[in-house]
Amino acid sequence: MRSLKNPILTREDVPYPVATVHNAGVVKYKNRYIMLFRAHLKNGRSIIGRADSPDGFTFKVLPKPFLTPASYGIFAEYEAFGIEDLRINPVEGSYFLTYSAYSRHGVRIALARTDDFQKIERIALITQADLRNVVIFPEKIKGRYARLDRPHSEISPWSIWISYSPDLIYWGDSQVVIKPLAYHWDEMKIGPGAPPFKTNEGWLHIYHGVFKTMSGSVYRLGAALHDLADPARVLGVSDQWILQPEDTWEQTGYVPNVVFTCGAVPEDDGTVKIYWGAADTVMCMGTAKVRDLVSLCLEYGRPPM
Ligand code: BMA
Repeated sequence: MRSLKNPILTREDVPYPVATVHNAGVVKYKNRYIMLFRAHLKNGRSIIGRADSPDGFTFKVLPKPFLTPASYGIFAEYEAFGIEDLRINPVEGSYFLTYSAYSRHGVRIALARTDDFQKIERIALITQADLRNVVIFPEKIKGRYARLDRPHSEISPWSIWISYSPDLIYWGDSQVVIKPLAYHWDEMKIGPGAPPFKTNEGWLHIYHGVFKTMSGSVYRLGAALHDLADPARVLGVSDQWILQPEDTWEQTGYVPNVVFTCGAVPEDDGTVKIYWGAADTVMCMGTAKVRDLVSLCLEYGRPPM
């Protein structure tokens, strides 16, 4: 169910000049919701801002940006064109930030860590070029960290892959786990969305899928369920999308017909707050019952591959 307060955050709410507010990672931290949103500057490059909320609906933007491209060293080289689509991955009591780093060398994913949302430590660039949408599972599985990501490919529709790591820095043992389905709402390309969270039935993962039309691409959201003990095993992928652009601010804006998620917050009452960027211009949110999303995956599924 969409919030009646949508859009919940726009550029008008930002106390420094930005053109958009979208594709935010969100987490509950010490009874507050922290949103780290992407904002285009007026040169077309992106930075990350921070907004806080007591209830998950009403956010107040902090006076200064949270993260801007690094100014020296290896990160400066790879973040020169901007930083985008940050996910906040809660792992073992810390928050690991994964974001797209753009430069003349292409796009890759940077990993940073914060424990308090004040001090941020950049750790490593954890992919080579042409790979995006990295989300990390919240705990080690069979002794290893696990992540979902989405490499680019010329010969296959862009698909969701899993990889493993002993230390969050070095990743491998990769395999594809979900592919776009031909003549389906996600047929053109898919990518991980919000960091997966645990349910009794499996890891619930909200992803994005794209369909190409005669007047451009439509970005929608779908749900997938991964086995708790072996997340490479996909228990179900919902045949139906769970969200599509319908409100005016989802259908028109910087990039029309886009809903794109980087964050979802599971609550103790069995609901999940899902946050999405609308038309790459504003932030929106809505609430779903976790049970409903799980049953869409298990009872109304389509083949993962
Ligand atoms: C994707 C990413 C997202 C963006 C989406 C729609 O490829 O660049 O950041 O929201 O396109 O423009």
